Amino acid sequence: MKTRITEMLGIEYPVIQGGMAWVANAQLAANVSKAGGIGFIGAANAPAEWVRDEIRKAREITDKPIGVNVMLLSDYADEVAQVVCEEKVNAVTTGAGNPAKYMSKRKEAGIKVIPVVASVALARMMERAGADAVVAEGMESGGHIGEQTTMALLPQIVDAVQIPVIGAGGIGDGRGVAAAFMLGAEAVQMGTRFIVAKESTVSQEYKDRVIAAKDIDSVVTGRSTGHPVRSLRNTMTKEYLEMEKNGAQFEELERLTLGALRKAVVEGDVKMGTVMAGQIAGMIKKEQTCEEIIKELMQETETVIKDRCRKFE
Ligand code: TUI
Repeated sequence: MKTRITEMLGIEYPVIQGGMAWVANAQLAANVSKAGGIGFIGAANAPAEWVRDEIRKAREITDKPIGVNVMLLSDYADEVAQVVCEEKVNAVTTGAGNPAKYMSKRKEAGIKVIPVVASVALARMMERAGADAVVAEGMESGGHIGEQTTMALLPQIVDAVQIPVIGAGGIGDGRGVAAAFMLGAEAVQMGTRFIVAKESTVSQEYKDRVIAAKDIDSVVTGRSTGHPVRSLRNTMTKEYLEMEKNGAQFEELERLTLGALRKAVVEGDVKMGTVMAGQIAGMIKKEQTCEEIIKELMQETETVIKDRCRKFE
């Protein structure tokens, strides 16, 4: 499958692994790239030197293209932006903000810049600022989210910009990939499906929670703080939502979630930790290697496109 995205990034399949905080390390990203997609190391709130080390580790695993996701709310965003230029990664995605101020430096370093956006306005602004593509991410995603669904957001962004658009949020199998293509996407970004990859180093408890999840098991916390986050329902989200309902202050809410993602990913505390995952968690049934995930995904995509199209002949 050839699209402007596969050509631009020099990859075999139009599949991008989301740069998930604490989850998307060198091991996961490199194995996605090795399997023909492109993996992104999630810089999240990590110091720049951690990011540099992970980029170098990934390069030892594969010589295929590799990316970094810069989380713009991070205290280290400036330093991380510097490191990705020095290490000359192939592509950078950004999340949770407006990356305009980093654009020119990355382009000079020959890095493809792909902001993750949750609105048409930001997509347009990013195109004007020189972005190579955008990820249109709907609120079905795990982690920090916008307000629009992928179904509504993706075609509106496709209509609004000329640069290629990558669909994200709620895509977990070949039917989702086919649907995103029908809406005008030229690649997809998936996060949740890769959490349970065999090469993913998250705690077994985290993987088991994703595999056990049903359709209605994710909730959104933090709407009152302006930073809504989707994660799987547990003791922490119950307490958090209760506190939000009672008008708790930002600092009080912060105390409940500070370090909570690490707690779930690293320590396996899926009761008080934040188990970020998207709405498609309910469709994930087993652990597979990155290669198995991508091969199966592409096979399903081809089958459903051919099957469904035949029905209209
Ligand atoms: O960034 C993500 N997903 C994330 S970041 C993250 S770490 C975090 N944890 C707690 C609170 C905040 C962050 C976990 N998951 N996805 C990309 C994304 N970006 N989704 C939505 C947006 C977004 C939202 C508003 C991008 C820009 C924006 O407006 C920016 C502006 O200034 O207009």
